[in-house]
Amino acid sequence: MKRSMQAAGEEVLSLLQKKRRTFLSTKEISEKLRVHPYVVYQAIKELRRWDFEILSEKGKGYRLLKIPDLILAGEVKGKLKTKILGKDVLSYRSVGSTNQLGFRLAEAGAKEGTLIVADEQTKGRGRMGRNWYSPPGLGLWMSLILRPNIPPFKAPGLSICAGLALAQTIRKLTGLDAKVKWPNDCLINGLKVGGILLELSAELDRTNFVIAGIGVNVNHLPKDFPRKLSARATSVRIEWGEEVSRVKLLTSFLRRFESVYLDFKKNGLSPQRQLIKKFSSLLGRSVTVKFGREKVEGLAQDIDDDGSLVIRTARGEKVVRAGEVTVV
Ligand code: BT5
Repeated sequence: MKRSMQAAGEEVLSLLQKKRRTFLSTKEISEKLRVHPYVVYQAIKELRRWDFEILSEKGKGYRLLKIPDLILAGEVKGKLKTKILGKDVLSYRSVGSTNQLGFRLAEAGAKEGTLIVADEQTKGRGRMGRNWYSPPGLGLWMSLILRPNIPPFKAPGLSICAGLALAQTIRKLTGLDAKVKWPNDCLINGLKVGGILLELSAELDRTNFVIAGIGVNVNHLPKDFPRKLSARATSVRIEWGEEVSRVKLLTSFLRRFESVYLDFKKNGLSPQRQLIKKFSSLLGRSVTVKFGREKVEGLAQDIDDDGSLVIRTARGEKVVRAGEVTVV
């Protein structure tokens, strides 16, 4: 795993960004930041490792030539308008899974709202051991550490809240008709543009923490998906026709999700139900839900206060807490 960028790297970058037309010498930078020149040297080395193009000329110093398309902690923080989500941001070029890393950080005591975001995941995960395809430069692969004081059985409602916030964010930015597919997908035109993976550390009656993993295909073109996904997956760019700023999508999502999350913590899922139902891709349709060896067929009728799907079957109502849904 590559490290998250160090604070000195972020500070040197911010100085170089402000003076892109001129050179800045090591002395100037070290004096401004009140750090030893060696720290500046190390920071430049680190920025180059992150693919920043930095010109150095003897006697003149450094000049920033090109910024890579990364999701940088400093940039995210600068643009965020939230109270808790993303107050701490850890940004990585490449990790196995942001959820796995988030879990370890949460166990070590990381604060509620800590955001872990990566340009690429090499072992991105979906539910039940499935893979999540997370190539570099194209998507948002992120996890939030949440510490809601709720019983574990209420946690799935959070997955729907995240899906709702994502659909609303995409709608607002693009005008596209993004939908929430119970329990954890976000769809555009019936194709999967995002997925949510909620992982819990909990006791019977108490949730220690939740890792909310959110994956969004942002700037993929059709050729960027592997063959086996191309019939079911899409990206915001494919549907909208234009490239989208990942940082903009990220900060807008965090803002929207924060308001839903704070409300959820206080009042549960019920205040969100109207919107969830409005944007649901399933309600009113005939579905088959599989969970484990069980299979339920019927009409998707409602999403209840615990976030479960209510299905009207030939033998009455059935409440399903989790599963795979196919529209028939
Ligand atoms: C999900 O699982 O949809 C949850 C995905 C969560 C991903 C985020 S990224 C940040 C965080 N860190 C992680 O390691 N994970 C989270 P599920 O419903 O099980 O869907 C997985 C299935 O979707 C796979 O079996 C594929 O068929 C399909 N799939 C894989 N990658 C995809 C992609 N990029 N876009 C659309 N579909 C994909």
